[in-house]
Amino acid sequence: SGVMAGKRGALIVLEGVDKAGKTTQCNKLVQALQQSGQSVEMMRFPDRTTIIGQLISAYLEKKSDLEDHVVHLLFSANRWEMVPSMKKKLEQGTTLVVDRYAFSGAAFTSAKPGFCLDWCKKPDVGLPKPDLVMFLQLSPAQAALRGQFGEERYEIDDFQRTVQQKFDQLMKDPSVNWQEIDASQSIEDVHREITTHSLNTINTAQNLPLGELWK
Ligand code: ADP
Ligand code: 2DT
Repeated sequence: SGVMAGKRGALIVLEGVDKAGKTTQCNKLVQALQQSGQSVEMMRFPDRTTIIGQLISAYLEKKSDLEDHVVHLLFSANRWEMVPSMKKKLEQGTTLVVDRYAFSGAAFTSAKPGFCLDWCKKPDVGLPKPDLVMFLQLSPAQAALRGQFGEERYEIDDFQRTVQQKFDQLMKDPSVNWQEIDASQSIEDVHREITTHSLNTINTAQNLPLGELWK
């Protein structure tokens, strides 16, 4: 980016346990930002459309088995393969709204026996650092009111509780700009809170360089 470069877009991530409302809120946020005249695109991880993403998708659908370290590294590779296009879009002034990122990667794998958070974070060190990570906070009891779990791998109560504990640990890291959101509110109330945080972040991020995650 040269001296004449315009303002960069913001990297905004939504995280949370299953059924917290991430996908609902990402869609509504993108719509609202578009309507306010922002250049914005939505992304989600895993991105199941790539070759790596198809391997991950088959694993999640239990159509294939993969060794736990291998699938962890595939989730990370699935983010790294998108980094060139993410950086390009951000530099061009497009804000990215992302449904799950490296925090899900570290929380889910470290919830498995024999994995520590520190090892799980390593492959994602240096990824584009989100300007804002909103964690949609919802208790397992409240999540259960939003319907049954599906058939995919990881959609098990006990496992999700451990994942929540791992997210709690990740949220203690002050080098990441975390915002906890009470996801038990109505869809519209959650949306208003998320939009306010996002607009503030878009304004501040445009004058700051993009950071490197966990580095
Ligand atoms: P996630 O992407 O975090 O798994 P979703 O956005 O798919 O969550 O939402 C899970 C379910 O809960 C959907 O049926 C959705 O309509 C519903 N839902 C989302 N947000 C709320 C909310 N604030 N209150 C009640 N139900 C919600
Ligand atoms: P959804 O497509 O419904 O969000 O489910 N996961 C996700 C990991 O284990 N590691 C990761 O790096 C990421 C991004 C969370 C995807 C499932 O995959 C898990 C739920």
